[in-house]
Amino acid sequence: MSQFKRAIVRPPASTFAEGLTRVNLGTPDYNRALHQHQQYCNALSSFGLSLVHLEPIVDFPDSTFVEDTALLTERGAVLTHPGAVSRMGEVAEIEPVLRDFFPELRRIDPPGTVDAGDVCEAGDHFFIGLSHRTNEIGASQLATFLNEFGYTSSLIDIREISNILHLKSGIAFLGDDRLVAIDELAQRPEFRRFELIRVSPEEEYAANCLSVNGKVLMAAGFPLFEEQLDKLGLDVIALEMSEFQKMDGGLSCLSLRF
Ligand code: CIR
Repeated sequence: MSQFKRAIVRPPASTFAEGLTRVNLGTPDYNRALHQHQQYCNALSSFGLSLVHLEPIVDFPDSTFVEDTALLTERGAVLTHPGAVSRMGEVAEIEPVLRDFFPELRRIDPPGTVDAGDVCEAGDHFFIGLSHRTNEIGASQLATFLNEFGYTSSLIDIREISNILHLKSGIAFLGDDRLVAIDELAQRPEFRRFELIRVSPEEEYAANCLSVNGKVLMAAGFPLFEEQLDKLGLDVIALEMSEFQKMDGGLSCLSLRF
């Protein structure tokens, strides 16, 4: 599992509540979202990452979910072309920031679409979720770039799983061949080689956890899942994520780590 030095973050804008969501959990409280975002940043800083803080963008209510705009790997970076029309402009906002760190950026081109929340790194292999945001053309462009970087990849079709937005809403790679997965994904033959940590149906939101420099960040309020991680001896930090959950976003979406 790579060690990260930096993370790019963007706080929610005042228009945050106008973003896309499929869940019915009510309107997010903006000040609480800002506070939760600050706690998230504090956690990443405490793991030794230097943070690149970007300005909020009122024109893009979902722009705090920076992860979807690019895939960053140790061997190269790819700008995505998000599947939601209202989010496509976020890529031009992130591009100049990434140029400072990745002089050669590849790019997903329309009609290809990719949200990087659909891309799960598992060592030298990447799982690419085919979703209502990431289409076959985009996935195939991404697979070609990953291949050029010297990685392998495979597709996981999640279009029939209605309760998750992105592949990483349902799985997380924790290193050491450990994969967190919701029930619908745990059964997939592609994941047979992993030691699976299953997330119970009532705690599905917890599946989007994040392994960073030897720690695991998870959403607070999911005791069964937290107990499983504790039993494995993992160093777990639970963060309040309620306001981001209302907007269908999780822990991984809030940063671009590299
Ligand atoms: C959206 O629907 O695009 C945002 N409201 C949530 C994006 C979450 N991103 C992610 O899971 N990587």
